[in-house]
Amino acid sequence: MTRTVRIIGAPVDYGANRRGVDMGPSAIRYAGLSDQLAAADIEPADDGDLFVPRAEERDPDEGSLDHDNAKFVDEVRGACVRLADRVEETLAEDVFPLVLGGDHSISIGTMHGASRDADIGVIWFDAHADLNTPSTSPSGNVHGMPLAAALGYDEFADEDWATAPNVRESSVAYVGLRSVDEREREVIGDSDITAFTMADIDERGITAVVEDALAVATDDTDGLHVSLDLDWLDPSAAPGVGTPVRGGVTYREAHSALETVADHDARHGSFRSMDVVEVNPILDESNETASVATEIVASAFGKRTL
Ligand code: EXY
Ligand code: MN
Ligand code: MN
Ligand code: MN
Repeated sequence: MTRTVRIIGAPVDYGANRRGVDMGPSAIRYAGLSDQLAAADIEPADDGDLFVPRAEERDPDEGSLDHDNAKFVDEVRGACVRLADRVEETLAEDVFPLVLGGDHSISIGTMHGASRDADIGVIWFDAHADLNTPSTSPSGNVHGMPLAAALGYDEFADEDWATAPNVRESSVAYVGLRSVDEREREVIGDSDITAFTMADIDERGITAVVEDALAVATDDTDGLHVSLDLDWLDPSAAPGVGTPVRGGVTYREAHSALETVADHDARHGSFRSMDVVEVNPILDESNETASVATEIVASAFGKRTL
């Protein structure tokens, strides 16, 4: 089935502590995203970038949440509300939204928009759990909070823009965790979230782990959202990220994982939205990380050698 994909750029760096990730959408396009999608038999329509005000004009501490430990939260909210509307409109047209970050805070908007009309399952490919809230975050950076926001934890419970309308803990699966804060570990343990760490991948292999994650995220849901944080990969394969963590998946494992998503989609029609985040061209080596991102996305849409 030929699929129509809409590329939506979200040049947001308000959620991260490093400038430069706002250039991610340009870097990913420049690295050849359209050609890679064409190789997967997809003709993309590029929506351009969402409007995001420049960080230089903003004060990080001027926020309206109950808690002040969420830097630039009003700016993140503004971008996420615009993004959520665009994702919702895109899905309503039967088009697949492919969102280019930007830091991981933008996933709050993607998941909100994607779950307005559907129960969605989520696979979170990331080194980090992104399950902090303003009251637990060690950094105050909202890119460490998007899953907590979508699930309506703590201060996010009263924030309609943040809490995703239809995402349940039991439909969320992590793949590749290796940097989890103490409080996040407790929250995961008390929750119905499924978490596969790098140790699970070492023991069982990437394909078996992703198949299990797919089973979790597609059980009794209307569709699958894939959130791909480039720091999921080992820094040797993806150096251009703001929060690198040693011991991540290899280039080959990353492809294999997303090919497994594509195979599942070919059988079940599950794959419905995706975001690709945390590419930071300033920290990158010759746009390598953006380039890897485009190749992995092509694998997710079914690109094969033969
Ligand atoms: N857990 C740390 C924090 O909340 O500050 C680090 C989060 C990094 C988040 C990156 C994007 O995935
Ligand atoms: Mn992340
Ligand atoms: Mn991460
Ligand atoms: Mn629970």
